[in-house]
Amino acid sequence: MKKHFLIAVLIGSAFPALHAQVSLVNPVPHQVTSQQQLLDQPSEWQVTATASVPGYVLSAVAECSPQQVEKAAFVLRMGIKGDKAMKRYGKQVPEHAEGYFLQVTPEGAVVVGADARGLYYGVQTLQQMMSEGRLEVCRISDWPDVAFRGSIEGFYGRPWSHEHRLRQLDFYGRHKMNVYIYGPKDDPYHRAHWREAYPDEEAARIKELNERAKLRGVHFYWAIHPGLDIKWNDEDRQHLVAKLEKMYDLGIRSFAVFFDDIWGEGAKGEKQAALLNYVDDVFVKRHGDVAPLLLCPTEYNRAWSSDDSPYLRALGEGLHPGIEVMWTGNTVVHNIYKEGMEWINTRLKRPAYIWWNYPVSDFVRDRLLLGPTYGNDLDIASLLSGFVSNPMQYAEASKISLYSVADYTWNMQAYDADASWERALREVLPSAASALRTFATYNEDLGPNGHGFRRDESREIADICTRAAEGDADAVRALDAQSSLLAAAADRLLQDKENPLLIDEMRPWLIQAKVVADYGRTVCAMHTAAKDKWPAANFEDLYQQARYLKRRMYENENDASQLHAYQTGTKLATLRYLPAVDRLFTRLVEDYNLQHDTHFDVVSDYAPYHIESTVTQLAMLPISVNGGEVKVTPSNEVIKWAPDSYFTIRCERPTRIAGMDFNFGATESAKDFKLDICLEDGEWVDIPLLHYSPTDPVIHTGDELGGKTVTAIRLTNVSGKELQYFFRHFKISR
Ligand code: LOG
Repeated sequence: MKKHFLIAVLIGSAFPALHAQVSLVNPVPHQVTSQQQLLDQPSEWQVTATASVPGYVLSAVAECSPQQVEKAAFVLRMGIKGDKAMKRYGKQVPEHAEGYFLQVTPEGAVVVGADARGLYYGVQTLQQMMSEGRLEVCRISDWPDVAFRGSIEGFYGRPWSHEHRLRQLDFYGRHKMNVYIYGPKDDPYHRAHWREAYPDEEAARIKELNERAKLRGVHFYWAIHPGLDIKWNDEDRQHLVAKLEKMYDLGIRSFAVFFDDIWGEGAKGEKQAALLNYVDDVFVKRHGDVAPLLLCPTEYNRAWSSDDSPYLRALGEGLHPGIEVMWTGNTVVHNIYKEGMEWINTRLKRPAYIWWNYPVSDFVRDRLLLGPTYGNDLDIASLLSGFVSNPMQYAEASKISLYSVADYTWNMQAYDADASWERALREVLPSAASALRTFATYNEDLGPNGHGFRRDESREIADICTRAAEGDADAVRALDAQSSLLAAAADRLLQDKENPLLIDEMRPWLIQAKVVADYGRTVCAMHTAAKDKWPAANFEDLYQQARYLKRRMYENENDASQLHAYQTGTKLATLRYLPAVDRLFTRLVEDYNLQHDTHFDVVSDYAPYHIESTVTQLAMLPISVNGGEVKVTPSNEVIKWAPDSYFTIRCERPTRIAGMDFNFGATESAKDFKLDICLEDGEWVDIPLLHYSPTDPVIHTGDELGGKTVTAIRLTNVSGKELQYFFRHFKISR
């Protein structure tokens, strides 16, 4: 038969890139041999599959663009290692679970999986290679470095919607991630009301998710979080098993039990281990078709543990072998390092299952995290049993990072964070990838936060920012051009129709980006107005405009539709761009005041309150002023107050206080603390702390504080022992 529909093109100057089509594949495959020959993608193919090829792989093939016909010149042959018909490829199939061998010739393609999922992944590779309408003659031998790879929906805040979750599962299948752990903190049936069964409608949705996960080769883990109020008795044990049985009946076969962010009774290591072992015996082993249990411990990071932690010993020695244990690294939010892996693995007596707290933003809710995914060691594949990323409550925006997590966990040695990020942007928004890229470069850093986890930002304009802040005319011109680019990118994205879900998630930041860029341009124009002989605009008008734009930024931050209980606001460009523009503003206004004997305010931003604390978890918390309220950012985790530790807020100017209230998540907690205020003359005065009622955890200052002018407020643990409390809110009213 004539193969006239196949046009073989030698890669020459027209296609300078090696592996032109293979380079479209994510994760980056392990071994590729290319003939450096490109074919047009066949419009139809004849598909033959051995009997062992499962239905979900056949569905994946049906989703590829070539039409399946009975007889076609291009033949796709599929099978699994061990199938008779695939015998001649046996040696080429990698000896790794989920690996595959793929060969493309002008006549057809062969995909052989080491197992069913491997075959599914081979089909994904083939499909991605064809996404530009071409195919590359090549051989690929490929496998995952990490056995369990994916995401954990494990954040505080609004859980993902059903539609988002379905889209995520499709995305995981495409990028060879095989795990989705369902554990949103604010699903009541996961945590607060863990004993109760899901209402029918929600149960049906979970069932549908699990079905979709199976179609995409994803293990759907359903997680339960019983630690807030579990009693270590048989009744609660039965509650737990009964709930798991209900989930089993929905089709779920992978389960996790979480004990993070709790203290007290639920936090006991031996009890947790005994419970997990019990569930392992009466549920996992009895059913026989349930995956090994996964535990998220209470000491889930090194900073909260110790070299000889009795808690970790209880888990390491007590848990049945095979039960997996999660770990977030050296602190709650941290890159994962080899030394830290070795430390925890010795204690757990098994390789830890990494719960990576990035790009989760539930502790910096005023941020979008769209930058490159970097920083984890590249030689730790053999030291971990799984690696899952905890993403943002913004599911689509999280795909930028998840794409790279897929890449990293599949082929660590080849992982290139920047290259992976560039490809991720094109995957998430192909038609406006460059606008998304521009916008993303201003949405990378987390800003100051309680976990001390930071990211680089606006790296490419670092030099421009430094020099523009010093008033260098060329740099100011460049900064002006960059500002225009940011504004244009925001406009482009705001009217994008390709991925409306993504744009909706980013909208508040896109709107804010316009104002940020406008502010930048205005300050650059002030520079021109100050220097030019015949400026286009008057310096003082521009000055007013800059201040007005700053107010707009503030108003966007406090827009009622964006207020949430935690970090209010919509911040971007705070690491390099805005500080540079602010510094330039100050410099220009100072010069102007000197030359014209005017008194314009030279400070565009003002931080009137500062925290000092011997409790490290509190020392780094941001503090913000909204109208009459000074608020300390709440924390998700349990705060450990050593005896006599204190928490002080210093006011830059004496401030008249109307009152204070705060909530540490426990009734009768007021008696453990002493509140002192520092008056203008330096004298410290003790203020009694009260609860509104014996059942109300909120603590307030009654009438004692109202009307006093203070320079500092200090809260001290006077209980004589270590305290463990939440930090739900902390507010001073002025
Ligand atoms: C929580 C997690 C939260 C994350 C970031 C774990 C194991 N638990 O501090 O639900 O999304 O940190 O805030 C956590 O990380 N607590």
